Amino acid sequence: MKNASLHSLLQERIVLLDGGMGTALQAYDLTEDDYRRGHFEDHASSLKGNHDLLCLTAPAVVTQVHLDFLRAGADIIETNTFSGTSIAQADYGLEARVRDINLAAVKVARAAVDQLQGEDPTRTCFVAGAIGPTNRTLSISPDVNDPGMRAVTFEEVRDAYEEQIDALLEGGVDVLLAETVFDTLNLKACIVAIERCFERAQRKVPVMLSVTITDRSGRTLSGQTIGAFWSTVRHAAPLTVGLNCALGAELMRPYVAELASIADTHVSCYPNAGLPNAFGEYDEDPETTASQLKSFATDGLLNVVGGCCGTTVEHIRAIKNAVDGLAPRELPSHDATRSRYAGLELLELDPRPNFVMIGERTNVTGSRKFARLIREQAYDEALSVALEQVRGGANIIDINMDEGMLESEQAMTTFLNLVASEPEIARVPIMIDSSKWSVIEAGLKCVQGKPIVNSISLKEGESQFLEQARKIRRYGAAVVVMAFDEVGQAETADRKVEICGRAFDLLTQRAGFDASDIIFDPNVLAVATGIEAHAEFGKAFIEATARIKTRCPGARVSGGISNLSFSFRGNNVVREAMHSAFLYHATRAGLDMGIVNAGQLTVYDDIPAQLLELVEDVLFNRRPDATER
Ligand code: THG
Repeated sequence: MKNASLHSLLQERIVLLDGGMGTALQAYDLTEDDYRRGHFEDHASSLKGNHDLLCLTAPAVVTQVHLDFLRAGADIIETNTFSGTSIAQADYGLEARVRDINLAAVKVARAAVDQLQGEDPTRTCFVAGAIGPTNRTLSISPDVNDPGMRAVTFEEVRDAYEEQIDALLEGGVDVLLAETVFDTLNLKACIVAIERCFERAQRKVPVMLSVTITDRSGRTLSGQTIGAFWSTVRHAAPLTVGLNCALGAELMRPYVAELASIADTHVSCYPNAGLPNAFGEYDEDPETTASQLKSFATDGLLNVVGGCCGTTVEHIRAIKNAVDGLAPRELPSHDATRSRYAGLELLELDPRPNFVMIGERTNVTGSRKFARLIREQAYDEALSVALEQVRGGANIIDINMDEGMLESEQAMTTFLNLVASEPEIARVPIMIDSSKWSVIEAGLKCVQGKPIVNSISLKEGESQFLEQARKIRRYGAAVVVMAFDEVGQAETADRKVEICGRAFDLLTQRAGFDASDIIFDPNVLAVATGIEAHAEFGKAFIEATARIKTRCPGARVSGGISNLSFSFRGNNVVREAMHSAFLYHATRAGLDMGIVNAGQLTVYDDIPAQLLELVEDVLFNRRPDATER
């Protein structure tokens, strides 16, 4: 019932969050003993400053802080659990106490809400289980000399979150709030954890997400823009998304405005009390913070507002008065005709195809050079192959490590971690290319943006297809589906359309996919192989492309363009002309993207007329001697 009412409260007015917990606790001048009392008396190391412990050792203090914020007008209070994961508690040697800490924190917060509602029965207040970012980052190496290194794995972060979230749910929080996100990959691990915990608990609560911007570049610590961030986490279907902590309200404004313009959910903002002063303290006065947030609200940017570091009860009271009576932001509708993928930056596709280039060279099966570099672990040079693709115009890069001699999962992980450390490459979305599910999943655990999985198919039947699709969805990735089913690879246009149509229905109706996150690959197969049946392959692909776009509205079509010309290996002039001519016709039929050698495509109009005629004879199977000629 409570969930329904938080949702309805959000329709009615701007909802108020509480203020800074740490700052409020500091005002009590607590001693080392206060952090230990009754629970950690004999603990070997100092515990002062480990605020989350106070829910166990000094619950009355934490309850009082909650009550003060509630009385000042907060509708939602956050549990005192910002560092309540085993990863954060490991700094104090208290990993084993995570469950106790979180259960105690919910109890304390709930008691405060109960007391407030007893004092004023007209109010309904909510307990948000606060989930911090941990003190480790999945996208950045802790060692500048070893950019591929990570201090922690995706599974470790996910499992640590699960332990905390299990306890928060068991304790009975009304909503979960993952906040101060500085690395979207950590948040993706958290989102996977949340969904797994919901499944275990057989209970769901609304989810609130809040990212932080670390400097005036407007990017997260791990380098993502706000637009890329939102596209990367939208699959979590959060009740709210917003910004907290960061630079103080004034400097956050453009990013809140950007998020407010794109997010089709409620937007929150709870800033610090200004920029830190010379002592690292936040001392902006309540009226200043409140008046800035009031202007956000007046401009229709806010659904939820509150304060972070340095904001006191007075700040919350001032913010409440400032936004009182102001209308909550209206939610924009989601434009489902656009497809969105993300690296550090967002790649957004118009409904009408505008050919997107996917760089093919970072593929051990598609490039002898890249294969050698990976085999020899010459990762610097391997990275330069990726960089060349991006500089050559690739909007996405396809990465494939499928080679018998390689430890493919490891190679994928290492290479993607290194890519993450090169902003000029990591700017673009990644296409994780493998025929092995374990390699795909290894890749999904390394990419902080919204990648594309390449590929899944109905080859092994519906149940495996759906299982993989649902997992991909949980990681928030888009997916390439090959036109392949239990019977085999689709060669004719009819078969391609039939298989893609079936896959489309399964993905949208049974795996929760948005059409815009689906990319069909109707198989670009080699023509001019000398086998008569293959002569129709080019035409079949183009015809199927147009029909799939009609049959599966919103979905995209892609293909591995260089496959087409395998028969002309060694003759790059002919190959490039074939690719360009094929793309010219296929994009007119609706092809949205293709895996190509970025930087090596001829412009259609520049193909010499005679060569063009010969090449198109082959592509369209216009005469029996086309290949010879
Ligand atoms: N669909 C999807 N994914 C794919 C393909 C597809 N991934 C792999 C492949 N097909 C697309 N990638 C390539 C990469 C390189 C080449 C062809 C397709 C290629 N390479 C040169 C060759 O074989 O002659 C290698 C030259 C060299 O060694 O430098 O042509 O269809 N979804």
